[in-house]
Amino acid sequence: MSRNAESTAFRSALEVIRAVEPRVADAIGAELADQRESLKLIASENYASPATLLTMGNWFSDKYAEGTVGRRFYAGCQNVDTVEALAAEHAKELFGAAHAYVQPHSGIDANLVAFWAILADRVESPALKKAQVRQVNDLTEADWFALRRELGNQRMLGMSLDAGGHLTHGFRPNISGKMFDQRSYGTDPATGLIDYDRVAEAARDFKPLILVAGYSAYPRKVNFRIMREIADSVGATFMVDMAHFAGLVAGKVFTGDFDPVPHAHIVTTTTHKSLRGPRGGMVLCGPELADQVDRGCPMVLGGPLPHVMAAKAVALAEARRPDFADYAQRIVDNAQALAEGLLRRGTTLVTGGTDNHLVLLDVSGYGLTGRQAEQALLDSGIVTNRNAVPQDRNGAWYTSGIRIGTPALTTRGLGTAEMDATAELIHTVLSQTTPGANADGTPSKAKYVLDPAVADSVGKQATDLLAGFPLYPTVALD
Ligand code: DSN
Repeated sequence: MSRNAESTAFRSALEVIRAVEPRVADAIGAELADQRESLKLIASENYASPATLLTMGNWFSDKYAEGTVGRRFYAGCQNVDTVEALAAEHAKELFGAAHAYVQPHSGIDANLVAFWAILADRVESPALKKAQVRQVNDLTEADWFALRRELGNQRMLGMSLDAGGHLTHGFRPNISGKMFDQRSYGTDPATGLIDYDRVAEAARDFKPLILVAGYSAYPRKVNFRIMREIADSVGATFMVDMAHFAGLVAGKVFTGDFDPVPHAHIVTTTTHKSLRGPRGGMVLCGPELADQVDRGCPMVLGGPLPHVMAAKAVALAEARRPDFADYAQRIVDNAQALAEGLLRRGTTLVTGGTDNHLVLLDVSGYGLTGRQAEQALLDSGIVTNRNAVPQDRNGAWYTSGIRIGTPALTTRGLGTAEMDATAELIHTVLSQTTPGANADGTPSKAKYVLDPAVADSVGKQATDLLAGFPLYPTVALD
């Protein structure tokens, strides 16, 4: 696409917006400038293509389309049907899935759709059958009461938060933790790796209805074949949340035992992380769960977002191109180069390295909490996020870790040489930051001391590093 067409499209859109609320147009322009200037290492972020972004700004946003393709609760959905069917078709082809549901608005929504599809299949359907009725409205008050209790009394086994699991996998602050009786499996304290024998033991002991695999801060591959065997051995439904690494599955970096789709009963994902699409979610499954999954809206979702489903179709079409596989491989090459650069400089990494798109630094070796490190890096133009490490002594708010990831910088075109330079910048900041003290002299977990000249110098080096890799090079707003 020519620089002209994309620049004209975004410039014209801003002109139209500016005529109504100039502060919004200014904020949109400022966001592009900020993203262009910062070294974005947030493992869950990326840069969607101009085509994907432009697909979201149109009249599809005005349409209600509850229901599924060809079976809507509103008239006039023929064009929504076209884009939803296209998105599902691309998803099925890309991931080799029998069924794709592209309506979830986010990862938590996709997980809720999956949980309720499993509960409907494993708990509700047998209860309806037993009562010899077709739907819940036909149950007696007593049977309905008993079913509600049973639905709310099921078990889930997922990865613990400090080992890299996700809040939506049954943790109490999230709705999933209030729905399920949850137990977690952690990682081996010596290696930081999943110990499959321990997972099998926990499954035998706990007998969950659902075994969940997937993570937001585990820097290694997961063997989904073994996890499926564990699920089967206790009669659990095996669910994988591949939100973080969907791009590596799409790009065929994770294949065989490490591709969740052939092994799981149901797979959920976001579409905006390593998959590089619009902000949203998606569910993949076999024919057994397809009907239940398609009931996501209105079961747990509000009306579908047709403009976002259209953008999912565009992004998934992009991910089916051969160059996406090259992109996915470069994400991992870059993460490994970044990890090696940090290790060479003495940084402690959880599990000692990475197999995927993310690296988890244990910054206690620098004498810092995650919060201090995150802020010092931000002062220096490096955007990361703090994250708990296994058995974290600083808890989930201050943490002892920094999570970094390479999908975004890889989209910009940075390669392994720039990853080594990035490791040097990170190490410089962390090694020159010291913990601060509270007003009463006690050690603070949030305050820190970093010479502004160091932050300034690192910030300039980060800008220089990025200068060779312009973000959205086809888009000029002035
Ligand atoms: N917020 C996402 C992440 O950063 O990993 C997951 O919810």
